[in-house]
Amino acid sequence: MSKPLTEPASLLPPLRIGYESGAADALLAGPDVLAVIGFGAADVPDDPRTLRVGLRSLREAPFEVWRGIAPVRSGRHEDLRWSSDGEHMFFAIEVDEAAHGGIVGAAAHAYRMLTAFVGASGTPHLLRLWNYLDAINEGDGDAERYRQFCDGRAQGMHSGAQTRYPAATAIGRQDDVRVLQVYGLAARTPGTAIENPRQVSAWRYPRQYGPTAPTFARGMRMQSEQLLISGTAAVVGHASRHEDDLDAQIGETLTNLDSLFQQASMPERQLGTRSLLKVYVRDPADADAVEAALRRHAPDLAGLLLLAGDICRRELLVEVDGVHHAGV
Ligand code: 3EB
Repeated sequence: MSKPLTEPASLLPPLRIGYESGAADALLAGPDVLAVIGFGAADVPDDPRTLRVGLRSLREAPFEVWRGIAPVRSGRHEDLRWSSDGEHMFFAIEVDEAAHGGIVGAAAHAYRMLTAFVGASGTPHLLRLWNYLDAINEGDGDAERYRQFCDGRAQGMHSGAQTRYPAATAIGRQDDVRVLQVYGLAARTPGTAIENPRQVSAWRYPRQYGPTAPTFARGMRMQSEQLLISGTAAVVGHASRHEDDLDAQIGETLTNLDSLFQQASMPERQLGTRSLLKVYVRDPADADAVEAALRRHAPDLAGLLLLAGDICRRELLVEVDGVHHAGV
């Protein structure tokens, strides 16, 4: 008789992510606070647990706050900063493109640093990454900055199994600051990567989208039953849909989210009181329409952050990411 390889795992208490207003200093005073992320003009004190993302918030600008499940330690390692509660790690790195010969070198550096640091830590499983860079659609064809970013990211990522990628977002800032910003979540306990049956896995995108396919999973289910939702847009198969049609792109994005929830076996399949979303719109003039459509679909959302950002394919007008808690 052999013993089962794994005991039935009991659920971990969840990482608590919320959008909170107030002064960052006061938020940082909490002993369980892992991260306070500000947007646009937000005032963010210098602390290893903070980051100010240069995306303009199109509504009031709350902070994205992560609270851990045990007291938090934090520190710096070269140009990376981090915090950890023993189970979860927040990390952030900002890389000046010029100092690394451009966006390819900056992305390779960021990913070399963060994969080495996370991999050697007590929280070695990379679950989720957010990537923000200026002028993401600048340059034509394979010279486009997003494609160059994908190239550097793949160079810097530890070559592991080709399908064990974290969930991710990659969005363009509109601030003329050539600094790559990457932040993310790693954990002691591995997650389960989720792909979307309506979409070709990003790492299998055909050559037409660039020489180096994007390296991310569509979602990551944490052991605590939270679903980390990657940037999701009107992509079906590998193709963008509904060029120049904002409403149709939103509808397709919501259908993609439904499909992802189903694939992730989320007991509650609806966006709602347990969902927190970030919505990126290329044209700030679309903000009202996008918000109205989302609130119609999910009137009781726990939180919605509306940000001005460029989506990595020029024809896409809107993208959504977020976190959803399965609950009990
Ligand atoms: C897409 O479906 C839209 O390069 O990290 C979404 C999420 C997208 C993450 C990334 C890109 C990324 O391909 C774009």
